[in-house]
Amino acid sequence: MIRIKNYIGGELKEPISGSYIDNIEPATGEVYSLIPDSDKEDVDLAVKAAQKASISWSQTSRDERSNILINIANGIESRMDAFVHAESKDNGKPLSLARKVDIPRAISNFKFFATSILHFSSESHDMDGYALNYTLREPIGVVGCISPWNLPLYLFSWKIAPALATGNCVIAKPSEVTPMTAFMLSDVCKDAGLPDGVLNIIHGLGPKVGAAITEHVDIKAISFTGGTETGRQIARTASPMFKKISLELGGKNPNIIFSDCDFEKALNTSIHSSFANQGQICLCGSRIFLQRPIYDKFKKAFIDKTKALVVGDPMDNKTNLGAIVSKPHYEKILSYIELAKEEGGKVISGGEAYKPEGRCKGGYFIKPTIIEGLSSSCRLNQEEVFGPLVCLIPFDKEEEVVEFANSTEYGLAASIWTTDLNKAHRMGRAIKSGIVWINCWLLRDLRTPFGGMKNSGVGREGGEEALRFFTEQKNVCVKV
Ligand code: TXE
Repeated sequence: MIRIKNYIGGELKEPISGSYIDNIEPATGEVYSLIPDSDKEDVDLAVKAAQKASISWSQTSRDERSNILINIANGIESRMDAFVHAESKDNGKPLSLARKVDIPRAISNFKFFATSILHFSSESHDMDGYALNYTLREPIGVVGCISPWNLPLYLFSWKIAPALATGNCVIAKPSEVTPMTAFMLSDVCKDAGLPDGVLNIIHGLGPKVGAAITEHVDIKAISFTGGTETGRQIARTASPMFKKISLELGGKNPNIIFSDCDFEKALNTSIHSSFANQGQICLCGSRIFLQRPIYDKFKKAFIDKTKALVVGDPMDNKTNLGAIVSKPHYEKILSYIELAKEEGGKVISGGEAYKPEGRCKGGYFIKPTIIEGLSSSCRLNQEEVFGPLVCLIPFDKEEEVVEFANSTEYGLAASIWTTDLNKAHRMGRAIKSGIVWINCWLLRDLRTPFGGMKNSGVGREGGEEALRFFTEQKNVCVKV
């Protein structure tokens, strides 16, 4: 059985405690590897290694850092099949999704920040010839990156790449639910010529390793993606220590479909935005608002397409929905289906677990589920479920759907479907979320600001936002 190891100071190390946690393949429910049950001592060791490495890494040229990040991207690319298989096995996502989205995007993250650092400029402010201000952007030093299980290497690299590109040393913690591809990245980094101690990867539980990273006095910034409650805990610890924090949290995203939409495009994309990655993407649209005149037509077509989706072994190329990431998460989703019924909702498709034959008979599968008959204010339509579960809600007027859409504590993303250009722009302004997609979903330009309003987060990632987050500004004022 594979024993995952921590990556500290350029070496693969056992956890100091010697303890390991089981790593379960969600498609089978069986233990297939062991994860270090690290704690504060491992984090302390990693911070020492990072501080040592920081002295020279912070002074390397942008070219040098860029080249190493490109080497990392190429290193992942050359091991594409191994990464794709590992991501699918660890997370339960279809192999085809890992091949099309997760691993290519992790490669793009490294390439994107390897090149954007070369073009990152600082400002100058001329005081009418009397003085000149220029702003330096310096690395922070040692920073912490904590990532979740839904898009494991994709989100891990989304944080690490800008942190390294800007000259920081990193203490990174992947989710204990999906540690494998982060472990594989350790080898890639060694081969890519990343100096020892620049990136340190510590595996283990959130309340132990995540908390130790958040509390560490020498880690000066925390970039986190995960649940809103965890984000709140991190903010509670890190804010009084005056750390920089970037929090990308949950969502309860509206997918708003007007009668004047391009019906086929709205329908087909809604299948993806509802059920891609088993609905476990923070950007998935779990509340589908349908304008009354198309409600019945859309509902029928949506049910037909949903029923045609294949749930099963993630390794099978025909599979559209693989396994839910873990038993606790599977049980949480099933409990929300029960809640929907208790609240008076009607299950119009799915609504139950699925037990495949053969290899995956012990896995955690749930049929893609559609509910209707619930108000926008009930718990199912207010709380983040993070699974293959959507609710259809009719609406009449534009103002009404804006109110429904904005009624949750979240504000991460929204999709709007209409062919009326003016309405599209009005909606783009009216919706309170960090991202609004018009006639599309998950179309990402890595230069754009990414993140949420309200309880969906603090700060933005992506493009220059990430490069700014991972640097300290210093203004130098020169009297002429
Ligand atoms: O996430 P956690 P969980 C949502 C989704 C899901 C819920 C909980 O609704 O049902 O969050 O998921 C680390 N200090 N999202 O419990 O716990 C943890 O080890 C520091 C949305 O899996 O937030 C992991 O590395 N770190 C989401 C990371 O935080 C801590 C993606 C995320 O785990 C910690 C995933 C602590 N006290 C879940 N406790 C999105 N927005 O993409 C845990 N961690």
